[in-house]
Amino acid sequence: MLPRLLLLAFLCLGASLGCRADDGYRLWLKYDELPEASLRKAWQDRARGIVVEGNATPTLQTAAHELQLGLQGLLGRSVPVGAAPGGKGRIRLRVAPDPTLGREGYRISSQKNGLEITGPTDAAVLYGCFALLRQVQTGQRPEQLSLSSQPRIEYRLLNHWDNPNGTVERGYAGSSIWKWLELPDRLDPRYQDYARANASIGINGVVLNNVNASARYLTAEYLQKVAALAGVMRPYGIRVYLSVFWAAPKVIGGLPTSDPLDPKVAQWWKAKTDEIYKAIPDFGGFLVKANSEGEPGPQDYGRNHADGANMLATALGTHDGVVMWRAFVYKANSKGDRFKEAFEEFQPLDGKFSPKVLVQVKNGPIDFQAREPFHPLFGAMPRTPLVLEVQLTQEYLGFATHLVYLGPLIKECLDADTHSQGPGSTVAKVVDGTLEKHSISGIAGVANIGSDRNWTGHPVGQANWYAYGRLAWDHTLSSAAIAEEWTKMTLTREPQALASILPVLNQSRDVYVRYTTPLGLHHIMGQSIHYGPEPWLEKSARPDWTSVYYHKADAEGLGFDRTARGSNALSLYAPGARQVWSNPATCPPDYLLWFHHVGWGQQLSTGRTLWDELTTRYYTGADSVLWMQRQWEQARPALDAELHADVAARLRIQHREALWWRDACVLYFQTYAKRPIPPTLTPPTRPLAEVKELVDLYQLR
Ligand code: GCW
Repeated sequence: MLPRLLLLAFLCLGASLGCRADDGYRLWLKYDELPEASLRKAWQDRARGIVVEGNATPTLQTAAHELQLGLQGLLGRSVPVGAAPGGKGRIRLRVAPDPTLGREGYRISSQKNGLEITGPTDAAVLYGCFALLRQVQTGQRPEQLSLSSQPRIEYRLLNHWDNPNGTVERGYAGSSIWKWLELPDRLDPRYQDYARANASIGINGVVLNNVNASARYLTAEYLQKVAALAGVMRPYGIRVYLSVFWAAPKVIGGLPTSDPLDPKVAQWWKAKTDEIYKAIPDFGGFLVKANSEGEPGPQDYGRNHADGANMLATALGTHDGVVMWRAFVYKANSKGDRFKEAFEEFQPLDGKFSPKVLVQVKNGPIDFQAREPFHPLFGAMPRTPLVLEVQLTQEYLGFATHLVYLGPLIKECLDADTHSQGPGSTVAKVVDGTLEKHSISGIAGVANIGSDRNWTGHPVGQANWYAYGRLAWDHTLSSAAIAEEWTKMTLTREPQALASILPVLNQSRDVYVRYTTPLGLHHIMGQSIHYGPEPWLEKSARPDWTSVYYHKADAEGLGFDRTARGSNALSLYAPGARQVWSNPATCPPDYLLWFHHVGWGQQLSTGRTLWDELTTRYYTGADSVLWMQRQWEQARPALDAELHADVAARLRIQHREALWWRDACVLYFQTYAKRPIPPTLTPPTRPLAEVKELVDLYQLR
């Protein structure tokens, strides 16, 4: 009896001291009471209650409820929601036409009697409510508050690579959050929390299933399940989409073909689409991976991507939906340079797609590497709206073990200048439709979300979900500003701790590049698993799944010659963009080996030879993880103990694995370079053979 009582006493004490362990479930929507009394008071005076004006749609009610939930937590007192116009200190929510705000933009203004949040649609007001909460959470003061913002991109989607059996392709945070066996009868409360988190950063669409799609999602049984999820998402302004399996007419439709130009196939898709819209009137549309990595597609019938996409667009008819057709393709028997293949297949189709089609392009030409040049299709298909696809799940970026904040990676791509219409033709302007004057625009993030209690496995993975949403809304935000926002909302606002944590976030991606793929190396990771180093990989099912295909190390030097003397992939870029990379003497070191085969003894712009620079980067990269550990340690007093320990432990693994990458790559490339490790660095103590064994261990071969 006594031990139980003692435990109870401890628990009560713990609760009263507010030292509840932070399991990360609440993401950036923490809403713990503001510690500063004066700040609390200032907001309390302006937030005595919430008033919903006009027709209280489900989304407006949700907006009011979310605002109430947040404010009550942050201000430590009740904030009632009332329908009637109230007195002093009220926050009024109102849908009001405003041509300057687009469809989803909001305005927050201070009024004599409190605050007002307006927008042309109820979803806009919902975004305004979350924006107001962000102000409070990040410690802003309410006096003279005046804010307005509207999204620059229309379709802001998460893509889930989730399978019907609950697995997640390239997912590192547990299993899928969608419980297909329970749907539609049981709605996991997590669905709503997921919707809330997305709405808080402006995400307005969710592709529920993997692009390597199962036809099952299109069956009547599954559409009921999808409809149930759509019902949870709807009040949060989020529409659901499905990835479709191209051969569905054959597999579930009983037709002998899936040829897009066969009238029966077109009719099948039309009827299926009508059936979907009957169940889900605000269904968003289809995402398609076709004729890629073994998936079926229109080319199986001698048709092209436009034939396939346009047939689906016709099936959508007057329904308010779109087709997002992926350009992630590379030929089954590649003899050339994989870098060029998507371009060669898609660029000639520019102008051939119907107006409801967007072509979805990964940020880089290979595959979500830690650093890639922007995809050459951006700027090269001016008559087609292009969706930018980025990966939040860290397939090639250390899974959920390595701390890598992806804001800088996404931003680097958005800010890249395609020069397609002269200087300043950034990828961001291509994607948001302003450069080429498209009326629709989209962006997609491959989700890093799973059933782990903290959603993303690595606690800092949450920052990648957050940063993606914020950049999808406004690509002009800086990644550092977003990191600061996220940290303040999620971890701490204590200035010293911020000063320790923020440099870690902001530099983490560069650190990762240094100890894995410095100077423009790419695709030298463990086969299939895409984890750990395997630069020696020379045999695989296809040459472009090996490492040697990409690094091309030999006695002379290292790197893939993509100039006119080599694969000439550089010619796919507009002259202005190409020029920066064409000359090895002026090519920024970060991109050097993407485009050039450089001699080991060649002096680089950094003043070192290629070999010395390469080894130095591997060493400084690995050492920087120790710096990350020290910085993290300094922030400890301000952080939740459980969360701090979790990240600290992951940083220890990260350092061990950074050394693994360093030793593997330095020792392996040394067999070609035949040069000593520079005298300032301590040579690895283990032989290459020992390091190679680690890969076998990880891959369970
Ligand atoms: O990066 C590769 C992944 C595949 C993925 C594919 C794609 C969904 O290794 O797992 O399949 O890209 O983007 O289609």
